[in-house]
Amino acid sequence: HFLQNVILHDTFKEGKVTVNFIQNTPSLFKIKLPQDRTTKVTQFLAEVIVNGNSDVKYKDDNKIFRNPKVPKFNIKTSYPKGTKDMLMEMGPDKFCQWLKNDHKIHYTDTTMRDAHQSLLATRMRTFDMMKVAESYAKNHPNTFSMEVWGGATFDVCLRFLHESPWTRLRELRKAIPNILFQMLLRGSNGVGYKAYPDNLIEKFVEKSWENGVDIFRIFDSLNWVKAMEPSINYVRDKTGGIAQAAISYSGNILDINETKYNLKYYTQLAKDLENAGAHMIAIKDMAGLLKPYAATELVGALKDTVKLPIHLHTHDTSSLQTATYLKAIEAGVDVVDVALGGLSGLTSQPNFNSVVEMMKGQPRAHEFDIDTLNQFSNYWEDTRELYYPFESGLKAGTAEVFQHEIPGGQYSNLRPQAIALGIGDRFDEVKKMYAQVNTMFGNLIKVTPSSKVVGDMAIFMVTNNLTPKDVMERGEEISFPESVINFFKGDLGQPVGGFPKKLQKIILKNHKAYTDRPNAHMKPIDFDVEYEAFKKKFQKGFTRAIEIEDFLSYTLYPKVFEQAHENYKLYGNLSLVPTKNFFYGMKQREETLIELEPGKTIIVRLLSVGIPNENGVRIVFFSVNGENRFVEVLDKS
Ligand code: 3PY
Ligand code: ZN
Repeated sequence: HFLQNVILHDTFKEGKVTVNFIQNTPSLFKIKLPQDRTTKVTQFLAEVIVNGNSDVKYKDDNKIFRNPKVPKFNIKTSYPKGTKDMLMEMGPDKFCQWLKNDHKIHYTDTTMRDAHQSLLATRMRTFDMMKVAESYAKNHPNTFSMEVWGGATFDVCLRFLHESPWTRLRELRKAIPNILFQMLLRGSNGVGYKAYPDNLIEKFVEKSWENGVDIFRIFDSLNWVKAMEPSINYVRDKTGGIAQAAISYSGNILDINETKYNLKYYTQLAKDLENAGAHMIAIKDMAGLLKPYAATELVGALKDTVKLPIHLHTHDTSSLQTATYLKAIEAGVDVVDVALGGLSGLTSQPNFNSVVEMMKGQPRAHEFDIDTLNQFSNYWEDTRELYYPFESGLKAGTAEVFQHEIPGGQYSNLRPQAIALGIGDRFDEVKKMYAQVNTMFGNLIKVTPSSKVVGDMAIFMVTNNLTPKDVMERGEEISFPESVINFFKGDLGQPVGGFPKKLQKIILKNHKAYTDRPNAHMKPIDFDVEYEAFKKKFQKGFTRAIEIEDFLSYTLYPKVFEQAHENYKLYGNLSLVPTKNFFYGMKQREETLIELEPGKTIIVRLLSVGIPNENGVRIVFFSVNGENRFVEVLDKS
């Protein structure tokens, strides 16, 4: 916009610019903000029409989209009773007792979080979720929970979708008041990639509950109980929700040579988490490594060790994991994570619809109306088409995952990361190197953010043609990636069995390592002072009151928040724009409906796009509710 001010300025147009033009023309820095919502939204559409959405790296102009159909529901009937109502009636302890005693297998639907995080680089927009939210809540109230928040969704929502994650949560909560909502919390790393002050995590948990989260799946990227304990306590003390502590699964308990992550390790971990106050235990199989017969052993052993309900999460990267669910269900697991068919399989969760079919008529079956469940799968299959630039490209299950152990959510990111660094055709090497780095690092639990450290190192080594031997022999001369140095300092906590000492010395050089919780080194947030300063800085130009939730977003992701805030001032609430238009703009004569608020819908039609004038500015003509409007946009091509 600064550039646009320069180009449109009379002095510039008349070619009279001198060296002092910028210093002497303060008005250049005055960004004229569009005032009303219609102007803002048409400004955004015009921008995408002329310059594209910068997040879309490749566009197929001939792509034809299907119209996703929302399964029927009655808008007038009240919501049937669901698990959320039960939690509110019983409280977390009684509710978990009920769950443990219930013979039926329960299902968590991950479609709105992990499924799209693992298949579509987390790009699913609130718009597409909201379209089916009420229908789902009324058609399938017997779903145990819906994972709708946390993990990478927080960051991506703000960074790429220009939405507030808090608004997403609230809107979904309003539309789905009857089913438990679940989030993934990275323990002391919150929804980020590093440690945060404890009182920030505490406030984050409290506000997440107030805005709609019921089940907090808490994990630590190194399975370090000490790092999970504070979050478990915050859920217990500050919310009426459920603290579900996760054991992240690595390796193979059936391998007789497995001396680190064996059955004894996992049962002890579950016991420690029960003692730390967890209401439930999750087996978080983030890479999909838990094989069917291993599930029999693990679930059976956990049921014998702890009194808490057991919840199983996996990724179907190998295409084996429905068999794992069958074995886990036979062994008495209480809940399994599934995704609606259209967004299931491969790096996502096993197929909800098919698992329901598998269990039909069996002793632990849970009744679901399969016809409507299939309609929801179809809705997501059709909606998924809109996100084609974000597909990971994986076409079939791969047994290689048992060697490289790359988590599902990371797998779909690693290839684009490799392509961006110019080593796309060496992806096979990256996968192999990932496994070698894991061995060098002492065989880690690999899940966000520890998995990112391993991925960064693997890419670094492939890019620089380094072998593990090179690192050990000439590591003193190598400057390692920052994430790797920080990891070896202890910034993500302590790995099982400690750091490999020789390598730690090579990587750290003069940096000092520490062994207590990284969060213990951090200055607590002074909420009174810092929130006030934040409000002062950001209220101007914002059309709604600033909230403590905005401050939390800012504290977790300062730069990303600032950018999202700028976007909001310019374009307003972009979550209202249909996905097709958000990513691909509009074609000539195309018409789109935008519901600015309930009952206030505008009909926008693209009339034409002018050719660039001598300054590169194009005029985009729309008709909005039958009235002509034009918007000026600088063509950046
Ligand atoms: C996340 O932390 O986002 C994950 O999904 C880890 O598995
Ligand atoms: Zn997952």
